[in-house]
Amino acid sequence: MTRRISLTQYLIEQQREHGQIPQELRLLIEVVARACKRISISVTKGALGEVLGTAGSENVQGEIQKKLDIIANEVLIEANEWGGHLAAMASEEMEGIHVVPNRYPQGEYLLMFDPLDGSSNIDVNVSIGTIFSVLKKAEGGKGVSEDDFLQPGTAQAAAGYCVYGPQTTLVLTFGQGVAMFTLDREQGSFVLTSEGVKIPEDTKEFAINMSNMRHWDAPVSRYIDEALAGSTGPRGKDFNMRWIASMVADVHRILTRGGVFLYPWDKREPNKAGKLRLMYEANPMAFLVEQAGGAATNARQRIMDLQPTQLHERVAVVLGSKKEVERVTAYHLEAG
Ligand code: AHM
Ligand code: MG
Repeated sequence: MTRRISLTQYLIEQQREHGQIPQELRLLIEVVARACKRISISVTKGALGEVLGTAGSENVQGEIQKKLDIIANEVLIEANEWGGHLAAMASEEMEGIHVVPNRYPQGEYLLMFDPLDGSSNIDVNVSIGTIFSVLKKAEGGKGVSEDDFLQPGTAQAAAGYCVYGPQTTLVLTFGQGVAMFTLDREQGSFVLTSEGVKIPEDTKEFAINMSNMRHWDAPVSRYIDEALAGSTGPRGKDFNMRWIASMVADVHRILTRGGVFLYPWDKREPNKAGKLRLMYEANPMAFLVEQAGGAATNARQRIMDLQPTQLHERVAVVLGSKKEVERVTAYHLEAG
């Protein structure tokens, strides 16, 4: 059984034993966790907290913002800007970066987040989550700009998500494996409930939005057709399908019992990108999945190797059980 220690104790132990987590980074993660706790409370209140429904505004990607998208964004900014460990933040819900105001000390870290992922599930009481990624600002240079954020996923100092489902679970990596913490609502603290998380190499479960089938690229159709052919088809086994439409919840299932998740590029998009955002959705999830022994590609290349050119850049995503991700990727490379 996993030792039932608090997130604080876990972080301090990691800092002492592995020297992997500098003090500033530890404090930053504690603050992110505290913000997630507050978001969890708002999510749980639902209609009683008057937090459901739309806010009547659009974000930079032209998507209608839900009240909870905005609340979660504000909670994360307010919680993080005064601590002295950050230089700036970037979010799915803000067009530009949020530089830490100069009334506060400036730190060296950069925090990116999707404050509430799976927005279409907010009002229907289905799991949603917060995704975050931490980078370090390059040394030297005055001030901080959007360019400081444009680092590949391999440069992430930490990444994680918090899923607001039947339980609120925080999942973290610093590049030394993946740990999960369940929120103990009575104590008000995150408690370690799983360490050394591993995704099985093989799986019989895939996740994709099948309603987009007519728009798919041939290698995606090939992969799904073969899976659907079941035990008498080329894969020789029956597959199950799940699609929660909250990446956080789909990735959480994959970290828990394996599976493969695809949000591929499809023919509606001229520039070969997918729907999901590279910097604060794909990269942090890719980091977690790789740290759990899985793989993550854009159907051709490792996601974490991609050099971002824009803060809100989109990317195709294939992640999860290693052998399945390799298969999907190979089908794309074979097709040229
Ligand atoms: P969001 O950040 O606006 O919530 O969009 C991202 C979500 C992912 O969580 C999920 O995998 C995907 O969009 C679902 O998309 P679709 O509605 O096309 O199935
Ligand atoms: Mg999102």
